[in-house]
Amino acid sequence: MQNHALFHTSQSVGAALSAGRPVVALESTIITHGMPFPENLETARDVEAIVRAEGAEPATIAVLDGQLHIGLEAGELDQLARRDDAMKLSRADLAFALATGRTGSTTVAATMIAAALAGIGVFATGGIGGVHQGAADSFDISADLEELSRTAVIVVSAGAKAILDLPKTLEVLETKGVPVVGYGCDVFPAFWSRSSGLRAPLRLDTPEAIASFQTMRARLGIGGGILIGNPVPEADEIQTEVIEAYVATALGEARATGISGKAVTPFLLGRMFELSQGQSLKTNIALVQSNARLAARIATAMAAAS
Ligand code: PSU
Ligand code: MN
Repeated sequence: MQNHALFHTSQSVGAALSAGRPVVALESTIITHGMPFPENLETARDVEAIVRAEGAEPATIAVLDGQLHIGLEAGELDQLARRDDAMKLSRADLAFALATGRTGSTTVAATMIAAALAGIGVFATGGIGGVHQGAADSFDISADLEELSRTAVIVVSAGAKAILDLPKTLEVLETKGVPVVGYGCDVFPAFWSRSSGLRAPLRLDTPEAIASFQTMRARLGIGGGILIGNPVPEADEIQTEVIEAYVATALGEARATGISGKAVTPFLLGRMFELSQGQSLKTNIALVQSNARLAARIATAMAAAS
């Protein structure tokens, strides 16, 4: 392990970065707050293996005892997946965890900050956070959206979770100047389903085209990231009507119990898992794997072009 002032890289990530080989950042909130044990650990390992099989190096990002890790060793990943006291870190509290010696997982926003710091330009997640339903009253808008407008990392997602207000999420992204790209499709994907019924503002069909787009943005001095919407594979999708019924129930319960802040997304994902009798988790796993594969191909295209 290398000792940098601000972060530690795992041995393999450190080697890949210094050799200019393709690296893909992976978040860890999905491990600690998005999936139950042991599926969270199995998925995290599978996703790393998929990135490697594509010829890129996976860098799972997390804060362990106050240290920012870019790439986890196998034992570290195992321990993180078993913990139930990890903080869920975003832009507001990433530095807090480092300064106070805490352990926490990184959301899309915090993972983007850490990836950019380490010189990693591509990141795979499941679905980003967005504008929550009822946001007009709750003001609950994920810090992921602001981060996409600030930090130059390509985020490969299956869209935004259908528990969110997707039209408002797309509006905020447009307002903030974040390009939203349908990968091989004209629609914005809805996480568990391939289509939200909303148009994706932009469309690209190859990893090389995505790499060229980000290169051009950089040349123009336009900061910030790109959101790629990669629809879940057809065989794993859950139909919109089925999902909508579960979402309505889960949202009703969240409102009735007064869940707020950081707890909202983990609560809703947990209830979706129970209401769908595990089907939502199977789909979540499949889409993360598919996003990791695409992210590795984009990272490879970026490395070849530089
Ligand atoms: N996608 C998943 N599972 C998750 C998340 C995304 O498949 O658990 C996490 C991401 O880390 C994302 C976070 O950044 O949910 C959004 O949380 P919030 O809505 O509180 O910003
Ligand atoms: Mn929130």
